[in-house]
Amino acid sequence: MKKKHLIQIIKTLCLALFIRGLFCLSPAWGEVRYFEFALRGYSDSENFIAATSNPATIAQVEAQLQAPEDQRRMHINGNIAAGNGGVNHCWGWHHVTNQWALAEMSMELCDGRPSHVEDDLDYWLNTVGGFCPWSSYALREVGKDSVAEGDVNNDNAVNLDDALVSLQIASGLDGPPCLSMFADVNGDDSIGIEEAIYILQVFVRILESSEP
Ligand SMILES: [Ca+2]
Ligand SMILES: [Ca+2]
Repeated sequence: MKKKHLIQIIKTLCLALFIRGLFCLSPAWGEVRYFEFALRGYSDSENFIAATSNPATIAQVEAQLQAPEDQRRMHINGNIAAGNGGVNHCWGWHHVTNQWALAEMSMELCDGRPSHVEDDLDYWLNTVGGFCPWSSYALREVGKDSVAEGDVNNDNAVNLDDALVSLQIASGLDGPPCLSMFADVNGDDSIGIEEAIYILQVFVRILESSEP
């Protein structure tokens, strides 16, 4: 075979692979979804939330969530960055969206607890750069249709405290140090009367459903 023909074949093959990569291998990344993780053997004060729109990661987490809690053996592993990223409770760090996945094994360097990361942010962010708590497991998906909506003060419950905090913020007083990612229930980028009304409605529904 002449060299010229070989080059042409390779070029055609590369083009075919490139097109296949574009149309077949690119994942159909969709909306960002949020998952809460817990640490086995620790209280929910160590829980944290990570966001992803990576279909492969979402599939991993969904598979874990289908199993009973004590059988969810995969832990999170990925890059972290400063701040709560608007999603991660009140922690001063967060797993970077789409830069994490679930793993069965990770190196010891990035193992620890969320509170360890919080207590030594500089080391974790600038030396380790990632976080892979071995004892973490996928607890639940959090979203607009979950109980989290209206939980303005980030304590995993929707009650009068949240309505009070909303009114506090509406009247110009300081709110809690960090707001829940689902605090803004009407999507106007502020917390106020609308949230208070919504929370009171939710609270009434919860009360009614708990009546005998
Ligand atoms: Ca709350
Ligand atoms: Ca609002």
